[in-house]
Amino acid sequence: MPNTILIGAPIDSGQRRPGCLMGPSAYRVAGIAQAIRDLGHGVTDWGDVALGELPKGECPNPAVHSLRETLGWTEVLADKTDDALSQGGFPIILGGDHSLALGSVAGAAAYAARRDVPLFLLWLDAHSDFHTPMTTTTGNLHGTPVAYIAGRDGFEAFPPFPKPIPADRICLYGIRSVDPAEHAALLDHDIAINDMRVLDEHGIVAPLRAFLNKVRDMGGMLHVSLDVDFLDPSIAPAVGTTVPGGTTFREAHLVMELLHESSLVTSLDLVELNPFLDERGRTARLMVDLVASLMGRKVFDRPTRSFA
Ligand code: HAR
Ligand code: MN
Ligand code: MN
Ligand code: MN
Repeated sequence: MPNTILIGAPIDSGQRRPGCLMGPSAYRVAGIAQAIRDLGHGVTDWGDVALGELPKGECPNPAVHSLRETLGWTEVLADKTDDALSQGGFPIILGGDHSLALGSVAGAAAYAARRDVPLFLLWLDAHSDFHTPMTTTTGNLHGTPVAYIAGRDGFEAFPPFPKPIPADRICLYGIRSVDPAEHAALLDHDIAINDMRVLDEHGIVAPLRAFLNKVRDMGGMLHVSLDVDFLDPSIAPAVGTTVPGGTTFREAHLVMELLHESSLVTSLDLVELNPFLDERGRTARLMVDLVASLMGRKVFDRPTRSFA
C-alpha cells in the first residue's frame, strides 16, 4: 500500500450552509492519521490547502454563487492531488463540500492521462451531482462535479477537464435525490445508476462487484468520492443535505471492505462533513472508521479471500 497523503480542503463555497470548512480539523481530531497508521500504512499530512489569488470567472446563470472561490479551489486541489499521486502516494482529500471533487478528480485524471491509464469514478452519495453551472437552480456548485468529470458542456468558466471520464466508467451508488434537469441528462449518458431502488433489489454487493471487475479488467485507477449523505442520517447527522433511506452502518462498512479487497482504489475524497451539525463527533468518527475499513481494518482477519 502506498504512503497515504492527507490533503485538507476546507472549502465551503459549493453550498450555502457554513460549517464544512471545519471538516479537515474534525477528521484530524477524530484520529484519521493514527487509524491509518494502526493498519501499518505510512501517513503524511500535508495540512490544509490555502487559496491563492482568485481566478477570474463569470457564469451566465445568475443563480450560481461563489464561482471564483470554487474555481480557485478547483485549480489548487487538482494540482495537489496530481502531486500526491505523482509522488506515489494515496491521496485522501479531507473536505470540505463536494465541489472539491471538481479539483481532486481533475488532478487524478491529469495523472492518469499522463500514464495512459483509464480512470474510473465511484460516487458514493445520496445525490447524483450531475447539474452543470447552467442547469443548477440552487446555484450550489457542489451539485455539479459528476457533470464536469463526464465532460458535459456548461463549464466554460472552468479549466477544461483534463480527460473527461467516459460515462461507462462512472458508477453512481446509493443515490436517492435527483433533480429533474439531472434526471433528463442522465438518461442521455451511459452512467451506472445504482440508486437505492437497485440496491434494495440486488443487494449492495453485486452491483459494486460488477463495477470493480470492470476496473480490474481494464487495469484502471479508481477514484472514490464518499459523501457523508451516502449514509443514513440516523447514523450520520453531520451533513447539510440529509436524505432519508441511506446506507446502514453495516452496508457502508461492507462497501469499504469490498473496496479494500479489490486493491483498486487509488484516491479518495471525504466530503460534506459539517462538524457544526454533528452529535459529539459521531459522524466524523464513523467516517474515520469507514476509511479504516477501506484500508484494511477487519473484525476478523481471515486469510485473504480471492476477490473474484
Ligand atoms: N441537486 C441539489 C442541488 O443542486 C442538491 C445537491 C446536493 N449535493 C450534495 N452533494 N450535497 O451530493 O442543489
Ligand atoms: Mn504541481
Ligand atoms: Mn455529493
Ligand atoms: Mn450528497
